[in-house]
Amino acid sequence: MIVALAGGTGSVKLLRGLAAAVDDLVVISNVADNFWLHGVYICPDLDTSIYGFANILDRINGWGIKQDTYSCLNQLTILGEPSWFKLGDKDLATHITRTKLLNEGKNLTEVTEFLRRKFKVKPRILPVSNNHIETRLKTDCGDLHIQEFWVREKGKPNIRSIRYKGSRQGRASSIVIKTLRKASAIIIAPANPISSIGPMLAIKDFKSELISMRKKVIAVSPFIGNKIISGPAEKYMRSAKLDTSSLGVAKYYKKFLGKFIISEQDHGLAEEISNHNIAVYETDIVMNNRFKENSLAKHILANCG
Ligand code: FO1
Repeated sequence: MIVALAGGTGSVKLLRGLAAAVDDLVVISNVADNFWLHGVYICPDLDTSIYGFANILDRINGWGIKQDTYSCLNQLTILGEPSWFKLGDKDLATHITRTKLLNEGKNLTEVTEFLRRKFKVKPRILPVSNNHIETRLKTDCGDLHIQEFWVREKGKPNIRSIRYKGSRQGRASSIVIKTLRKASAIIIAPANPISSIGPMLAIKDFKSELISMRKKVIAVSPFIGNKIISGPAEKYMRSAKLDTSSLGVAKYYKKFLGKFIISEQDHGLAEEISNHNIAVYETDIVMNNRFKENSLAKHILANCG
């Protein structure tokens, strides 16, 4: 069994490649982007994985359902409700169903399993925790949920600090811990280190499991040079006082990272990364088509053993 730790948009390409290459893939997903809006519970990273595997992801945005319509959102706007978060009509059906099941007493793991089956997705998708954890940013414009910062404020305010509210009391779910222990490899997708992987690491029992399994943990860098391949990591990395590069990611992950796949363009960083007792592999990490998603996944799996 292969486990992938994933966020949203930055992870989904590798997840698809891995799903094409292995029979038993389990995704452990970030939950700290989750939030309540219009009375429904929205879980962007869980949904991006589900929609990506189900082949219905809007690949242009990297989130939501392709060719969705926005009648409900337009009507909400007429009623004076906030419209900064673009919820499509079909996507909204997912959030309504999730919220109904949560209100009936199911936990997020059970609800995600229900949705996975409805969307006929083969890989299992596990929220890292059933607890509500949220990434919050102290900024010049106040204390913001990550969705308020990134989507409503367009990532513009200066960040003073980042925290993962609820992570101290939060626990990894028991199925997540069991799955980590059974996995033959744990692959960290090229997700945003601070906003997608960081919240999982802030859960104590999850991080200590990873540390104890260092040999089987392998990450794919989200950086080429100083540029992130997808999403807003640079600003978050800088505010966490990390280099905006594969080296910065390696230092952030070094306690539990056994192997690191970086771009061949970052050859110059390989020696310094390996000084942290991390085995470095250099290859083409850009996944701009299905063929490249599959070949990067195969390359990683070949180096897992
Ligand atoms: N990101 C945006 O930049 N703008 C949006 O309006 C937006 C809507 C949205 C709706 C559903 C969903 O699952 C995700 C959505 N995202 C949107 C993406 C999301 O805010 C983040 O990119 C992820 O949380 C990052 O992992």
